[in-house]
Amino acid sequence: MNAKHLEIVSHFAIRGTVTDIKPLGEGLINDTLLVKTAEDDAPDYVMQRVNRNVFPDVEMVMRNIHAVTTHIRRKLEAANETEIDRKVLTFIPAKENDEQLYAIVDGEYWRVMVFIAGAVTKQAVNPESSRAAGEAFGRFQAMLADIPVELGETIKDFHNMEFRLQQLREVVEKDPMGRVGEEKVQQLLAEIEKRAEYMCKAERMGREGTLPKRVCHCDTKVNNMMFDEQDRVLCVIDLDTVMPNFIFSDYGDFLRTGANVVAEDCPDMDAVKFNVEIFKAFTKGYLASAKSFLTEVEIGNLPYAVKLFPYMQCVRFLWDYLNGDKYWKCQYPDHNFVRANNQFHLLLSTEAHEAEMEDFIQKQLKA
Ligand code: GN1
Ligand code: MG
Repeated sequence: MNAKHLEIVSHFAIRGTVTDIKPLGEGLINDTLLVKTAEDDAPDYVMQRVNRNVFPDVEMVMRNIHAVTTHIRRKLEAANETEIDRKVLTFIPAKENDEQLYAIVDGEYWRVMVFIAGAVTKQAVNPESSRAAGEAFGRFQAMLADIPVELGETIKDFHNMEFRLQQLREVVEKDPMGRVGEEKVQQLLAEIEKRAEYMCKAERMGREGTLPKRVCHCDTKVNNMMFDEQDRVLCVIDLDTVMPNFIFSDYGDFLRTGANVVAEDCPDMDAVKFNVEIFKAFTKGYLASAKSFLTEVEIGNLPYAVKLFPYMQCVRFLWDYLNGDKYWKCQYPDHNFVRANNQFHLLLSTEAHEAEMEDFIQKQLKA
């Protein structure tokens, strides 16, 4: 166990005696550690260093998280739910200030939350757990619909497609790594530009006032959800990006990961496929809990959302590749290009299923 980590955890008002601290999970952005404690009646904890290049305003992130977790906790209490501590994250205040859910140690921002015992995250889902996930994300949005505070935008323009394209075009212009000339990059850029105007339609509808923003999770990857031993969804984790957005974010980003039959960095492009059964199950669950507040425009554009997120992630990974791999951790030199290309192939597969998706959603609405 690292002495530095032990010192960091000592800044938080945790219970129990720390016996071990070791790496946890596979997040690409924040550094995450598991803090084990000796006593049976003390929980274990998750300790995270917040990546300030990604989240410049940690204060705002933690204010949002505090508002969201307390609001959800109240809703669960009002609904007489059992095991509430497993259904919403509990953050531990700093010893020096019990209203502050983070501590600054050597200029780095850290936070600690209770580890939910017996819960697991998944890298892949089957139709049954997808349906449950869809219902859970719909419920998450529904529970937060009446949150009494206005949440901050923790990453400005995070899922703004116009902005992501502009970022890509800027790095293409500057070409800091000399990678723009690669033929594979040129091919992908051409495919991206072909679809650029269409993919920005959410931003246009937002400006015209036909598409609302609601409180969304904005990082609904499959592995950002905890399941219990019976495969039931317990809660949604990784709350840094909870902010107002188009609902497409949560719906589309889950399917981007959950319905891809391979991982987002699988280098075998022929293996990348969109699994329609996962789409159907997730959509069914999502509509069951979200139909009551979604508008016709939102529902009508769900197939667009399915395509938007692989596209956006392709643009973002390619941007990072051209910019020198500063955002996502890479295991090999063109890891980010492989990720971008994988997402493009996923997009192709979603495009091939468009009519089927539209048909399915219409049937759901009539059911
Ligand atoms: C990041 O933090 P993590 O690994 O759950 C990213 C998402 C991307 C994802 C791609 C704040 O998510 O937007 O979809 O990587 N989060 C941020 O793997 O940029
Ligand atoms: Mg995560």
